[in-house]
Amino acid sequence: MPFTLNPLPYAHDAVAPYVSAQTMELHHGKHLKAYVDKANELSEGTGLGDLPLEQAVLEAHKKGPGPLFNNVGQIYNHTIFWDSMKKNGGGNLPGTLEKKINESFESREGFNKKFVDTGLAQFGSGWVWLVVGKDGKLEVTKSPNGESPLLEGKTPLIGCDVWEHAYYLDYQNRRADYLKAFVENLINWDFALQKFEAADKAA
Ligand code: MN3
Repeated sequence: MPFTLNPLPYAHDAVAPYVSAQTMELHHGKHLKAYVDKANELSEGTGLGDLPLEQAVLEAHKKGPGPLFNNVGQIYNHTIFWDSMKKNGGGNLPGTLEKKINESFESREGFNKKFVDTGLAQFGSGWVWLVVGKDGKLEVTKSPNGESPLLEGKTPLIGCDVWEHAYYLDYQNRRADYLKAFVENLINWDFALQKFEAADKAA
């Protein structure tokens, strides 16, 4: 089986109460598992699952829109999403990132507002991202369904799932409250820094 359902990087209740254990169990064990199973079924014999995940996303996208890309894209997006959160997240930014955030969004509050507003502006299912843009500046972007900034040659540092399955049990229709909890209490800035430094080195 080429694509695999990797375990969550923490316990199911690690990010509660902001995202409950029940949401995490269903989200990882049912939703993501379904994407992995479907991607394996649709990519059988193509070798796609043997590629590094980011490359598999780009190759699936070249084959055109449809279920293969959607499912492979969602495996990648959720991998970023789990790593984008941690217990006692939010909090102080590592120095390098604090400087970049202030340069790009004027302040931490400016970033928080932009992230929440962009997540609210994604009509229907999709994602909100903090990315390194092509000019090296940080940007907040959104994408529908299984798409991601990879398709535009941008590196995601943080990704947040705004499909209803990500928050409905805990927040019902209050997507804004979920996004606020994500930026204030969940973001894993150490992960964002790792991704930023890797992107910086590659540039
Ligand atoms: Mn999801």
